[in-house]
Amino acid sequence: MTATGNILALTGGVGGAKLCFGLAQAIPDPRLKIVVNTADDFVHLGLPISPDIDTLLYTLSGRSNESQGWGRADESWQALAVLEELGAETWFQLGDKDIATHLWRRQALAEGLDLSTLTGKLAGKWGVTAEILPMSNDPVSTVVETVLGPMPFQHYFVKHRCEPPVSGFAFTGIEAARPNPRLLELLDSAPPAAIVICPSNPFVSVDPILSIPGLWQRLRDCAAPVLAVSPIVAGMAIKGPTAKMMSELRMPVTAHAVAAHYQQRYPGLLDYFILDDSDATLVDDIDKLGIHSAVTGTVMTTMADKRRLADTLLELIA
Ligand code: FO1
Repeated sequence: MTATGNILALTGGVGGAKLCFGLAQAIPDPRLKIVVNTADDFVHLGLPISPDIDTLLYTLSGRSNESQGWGRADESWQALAVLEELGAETWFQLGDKDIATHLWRRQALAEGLDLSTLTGKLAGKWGVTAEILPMSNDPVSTVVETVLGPMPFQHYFVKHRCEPPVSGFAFTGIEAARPNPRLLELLDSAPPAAIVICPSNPFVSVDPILSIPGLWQRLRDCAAPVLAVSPIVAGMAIKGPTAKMMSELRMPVTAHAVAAHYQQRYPGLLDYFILDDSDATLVDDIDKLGIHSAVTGTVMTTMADKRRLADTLLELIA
């Protein structure tokens, strides 16, 4: 691991949070800066929901429901049961402990705190040493274009269980969104040793972050190497709808197609693309895109897997 310098990770929820957990074990101090997608955020039952931020907070503080991938461990569901009795919308499941997080966030926003500041406070209360940076304090919302028409992200993801075939994505509010000021301050004052794009969904987790005006160019132009870990392994996504989306978008379902997507949308951003051992034959094709590659085990099933991948990335960076 480099002796100095921040590691800047860009992530969505579940898959990316696993790598961030490994990185947080390897870098147990505030040098780990995690930029989190907020385009999944929405208001439900009057509560401001930030699913990816909460997944990171719960994962890094040991509070997450590992098997579910979202929400808290040892959760109870009494409020949801009463809401059901009352005929409220319960397709988006909020556990009792999780509701407490949302009540706290709503109060903090009402007191005038921005998303970045209140997220820092939550992280501090829960002993998370990595700095968790919402991509922006301004509202951005993913809209999924589907055969049933455009729908807000959580309606597509949870209510419709990612079933309707997709044809594209839009990020409402993106033109006016400014990068988190703390992120810009860090890029100015403490340029990172490396930028890691986590194995999150390219279309609905990473693209919203990199679509904030000027941000990807800013990341490309800083001296740090940019590494992206493939979310596709042997033609499959480990979790979530990435592979399904790729086939509906008529893309080959390969790690190479993910690298090509990044290279086409953000030319020159990626320096390294990290492939799983099972995709070692793709090295030459990634090379032809003008991106170096490294091959390692990228599937993170156990705690040890997460730490091993993090250590491998840090060795590569060093
Ligand atoms: N995902 C589900 O599939 N079903 C749910 O009911 C659900 C509730 C939920 C509540 C709070 C939260 O922070 C996340 C929640 N998620 C749920 C996960 C989340 O909507 C998605 O995993 C992310 O937006 C995709 O990264």
